[in-house]
Amino acid sequence: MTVRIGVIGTGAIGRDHARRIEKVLSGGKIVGLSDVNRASAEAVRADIAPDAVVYGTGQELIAAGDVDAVLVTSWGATHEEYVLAAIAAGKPCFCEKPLATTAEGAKRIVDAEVAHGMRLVQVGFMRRYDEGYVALKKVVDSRIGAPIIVHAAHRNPTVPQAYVTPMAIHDTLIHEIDVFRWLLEDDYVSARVTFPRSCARTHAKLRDPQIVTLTTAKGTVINTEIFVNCHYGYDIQCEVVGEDGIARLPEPVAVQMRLNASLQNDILTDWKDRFVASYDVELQDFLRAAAKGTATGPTSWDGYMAAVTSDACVAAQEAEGEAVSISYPDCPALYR
Ligand code: NAI
Ligand code: NAD
Ligand code: ISE
Repeated sequence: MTVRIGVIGTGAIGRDHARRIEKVLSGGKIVGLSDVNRASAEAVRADIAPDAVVYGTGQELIAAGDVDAVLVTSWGATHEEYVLAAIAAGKPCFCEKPLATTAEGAKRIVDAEVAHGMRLVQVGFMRRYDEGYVALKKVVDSRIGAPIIVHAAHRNPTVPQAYVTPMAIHDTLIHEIDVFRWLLEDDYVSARVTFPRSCARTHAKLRDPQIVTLTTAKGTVINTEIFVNCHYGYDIQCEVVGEDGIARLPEPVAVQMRLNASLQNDILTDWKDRFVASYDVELQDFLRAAAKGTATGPTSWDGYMAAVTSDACVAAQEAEGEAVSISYPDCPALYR
């Protein structure tokens, strides 16, 4: 069965996901596009999905009879209303992170899905599909003993001027927040944020870099450096220190060169390239489940957990240096 997909938000990632559904993956076809900037949706139709209809609003797209499933790839603040509309229409929905920009918003989505009675939502936490993280999890689960410390870094070469201090959490750290819950099979109990001096390339409304310390219920301490003006490349690092040994996230494959009297390899500069294979696998998973009218992979509950943790981390930014405690409600049966 070919799943007929509508894409809401055809910016950087919406365009890229549309491309992979049309040109790389199997079992899906783009039949609808919508963007507040209509010209952007029309450009994606012209370049990638010539048969798609461009809708004036995301709500019209969701309601369209020939749209079987929906991709929400618009700005974060718009996700909640579209995901709720997709659930109300009974249509499987892939939503880019964040599921919602507030914990209350994510909870409304969880409540709607629970009331619907079966899973319809997959959240775009693609690192769970990354070959490197999957291999790291295998080693953490079986070889290095119980985890004690995680050292991590999330570095972007640069960010737009509109990116401000809390976005380091909601937009960037959110990937670590999700992937470490999954990697360690643990929940967070507190967050603390430390700010070194800001780098020269940042601006008045962005303190960069930042160091976020999350402590888990089992007592593991996770230190993540977020540095979004690091200039040199897009670099994701993770090292897990266990009772018996240390495990490191593999580097992306790169050709080693002996050149100009140095031993060197290139470093990627764009998230699209760093996680290209993971985006392919997560969306193929979505198409497979959507063909059966449901969803698998990262859940609305995972999106909600990430939102609760993000809110605590933003509070920890404001409390600079002080620990902020984190607590979660019980997980509904649908997600256990
Ligand atoms: P973008 O700014 O390039 O694209 C967003 C698009 O959404 C724009 O075309 C905008 O016009 C459209 N849009 C905004 N409000 C809308 C609305 N109400 N209805 C329809 N369209 C609307 O942003 P980008 O980088 O593509 O990010 C989109 C989402 O994807 C964000 O939630 C972001 O967090 C997520 N993302 C996830 C990544 C990942 O690694 N999983 C990587 C990059 C982005
Ligand atoms: P973008 O700004 O390039 O694109 C966003 C698009 O949404 C724009 O085209 C905008 O016009 C459109 N839009 C905004 N409001 C809309 C609305 N109400 N209805 C329809 N369209 C609307 O941003 P992006 O980089 O593509 O990011 C989009 C989403 O993807 C964000 O949530 C972001 O966090 C997420 N993202 C995830 C990853 C990842 O690694 N998983 C990477 C990049 C972006
Ligand atoms: C972007 O939205 C992403 O999701 C990328 O994976 C992340 O590295 C970047 O910091 C975000 O802005």
